[in-house]
Amino acid sequence: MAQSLMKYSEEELYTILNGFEIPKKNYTFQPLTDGFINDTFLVFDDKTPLFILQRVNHLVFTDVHSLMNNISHAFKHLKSDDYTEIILVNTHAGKNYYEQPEPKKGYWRMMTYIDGSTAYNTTNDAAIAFEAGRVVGKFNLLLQNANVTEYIDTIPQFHDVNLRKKQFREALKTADTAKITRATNAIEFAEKTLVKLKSMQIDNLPIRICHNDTKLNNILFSKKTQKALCLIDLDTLMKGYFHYDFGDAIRTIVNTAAEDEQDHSKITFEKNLFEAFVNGLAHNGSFLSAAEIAALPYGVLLMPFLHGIRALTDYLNNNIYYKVAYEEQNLDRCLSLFDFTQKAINEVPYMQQVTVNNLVSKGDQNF
Ligand code: GN1
Ligand code: MG
Repeated sequence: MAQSLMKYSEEELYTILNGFEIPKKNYTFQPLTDGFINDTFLVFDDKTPLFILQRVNHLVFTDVHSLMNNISHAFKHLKSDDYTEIILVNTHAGKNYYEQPEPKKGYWRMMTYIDGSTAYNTTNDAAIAFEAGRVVGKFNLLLQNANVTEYIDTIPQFHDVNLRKKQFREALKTADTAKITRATNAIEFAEKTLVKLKSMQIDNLPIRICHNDTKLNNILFSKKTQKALCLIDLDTLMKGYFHYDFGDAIRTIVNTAAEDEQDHSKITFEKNLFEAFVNGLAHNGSFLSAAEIAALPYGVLLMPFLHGIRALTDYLNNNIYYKVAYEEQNLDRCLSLFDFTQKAINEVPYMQQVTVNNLVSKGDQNF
């Protein structure tokens, strides 16, 4: 927390805030430190949180203009009685982000804060898993008619396993030998699983506009009713496949341990949470094709594996991408994500059965 506050003075944050079209008041700031990429502040009017003010990391998202346009295109679709709307606040110049001038170049955006909402890093509650499935389905349902050509791939090949393989192999060439030794098991698992995933790949899936980062803590829930309200952190909203959104949510829900849990006995694949998520998804899942449903178990292996190999690559590259709290954190995240990947591999037949039984309409089950 203190780290973020030190990076930006109150005065600096005020100057940025003044760039946006909001009433002049004595706002206060509170840093939110959960993300690995952006710098985020909650803006209060007295005791009431009103806005999220966020600096988009332009070293990761090099095309902030397109990123913001992707989000504002999507917001036009994300309107429904059972989906809470988030509104972007414009700058005085009518833009959806504020450009902080040199020398501290930065790109800032502001949006409404949903009061009475909360997010969870993990859950043991099947009702939360159900709600998560329902809202991830709703998000994709509302975006099913989005014009994919309007959206820019702000991180091209974000979930492309071949790109991640290439980056991993490049990192191996230059990495410190002590690090390679410490990561031996992870490196072996990566090589083995790359082969496995290749053999499972499913072609001819429809390209959709997806969230691409649907981990549980990117879902807002009502504190009062426990209903899922909406998805947040739409930075990675761009073209993708539905199994990306499915797999990323599942990896953070059916595993009740933290993403960098070092005690692997705590890493779980909770079947009741998997079934609850799938049941929630079934409420809004009519848009899914049989091929997309068949790809869901693959998505549950792919997503934790991709995050794991990216964390491993970053570890070998001396932590240049993710913010880390300690030197070995990327390796711990990788080992934990790989452990979950293996647990998910063991459950493929089970996942096939549950997804087909609950998502494929009875007349279509002979695909
Ligand atoms: C990064 O910063 P955050 O938490 O929004 C990453 C996601 C990962 C996540 C945690 C652009 O997101 O893909 O799920 O860390 N975002 C990007 O593993 O790389
Ligand atoms: Mg994110």
